[in-house]
Amino acid sequence: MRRFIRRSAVVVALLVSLGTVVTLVASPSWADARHRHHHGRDHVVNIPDTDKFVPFHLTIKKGDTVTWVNSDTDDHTVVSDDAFNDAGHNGLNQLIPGTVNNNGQAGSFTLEFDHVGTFVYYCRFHSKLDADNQPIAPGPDGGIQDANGNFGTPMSGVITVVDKHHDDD
Ligand SMILES: [Cu+2]
Repeated sequence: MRRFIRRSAVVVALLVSLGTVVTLVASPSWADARHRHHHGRDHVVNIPDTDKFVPFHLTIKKGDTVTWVNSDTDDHTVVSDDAFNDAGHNGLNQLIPGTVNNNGQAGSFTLEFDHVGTFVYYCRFHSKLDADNQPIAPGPDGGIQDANGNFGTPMSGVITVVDKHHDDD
């Protein structure tokens, strides 16, 4: 009885480990297939340890997703500039925590774009719009000026969403 149990346990362990190997081998292609058929591509906009979005501009296809990853220690925001934004997600005001406020991990935020157009956005902590909806640097009026007199660059970005053609994949 004891020997039987031990042998069964070995067989079960073997089956489990075989199953794990099969799952590990099988899941990438399954995930790729699922990804291809139900979603577009994923793109990343990184926020490094400076107040900027990298890359500043992205061209993506309708149905693609964009994930902002805040690798900075400070919090940042993704705010849509509705005056120029015709790609959807109007009225967006999303905080993305930095590592200090996110247990040492980079904060992230993902949007899927289902409309062709231009998504203009900025971080409300590190840029502001003037009366004509133009982003202005945080200069004399905004108050950020370093010891060298540099007023910095408004923290903003642009995503262009283009139509997906039938032969694209
Ligand atoms: Cu910011």
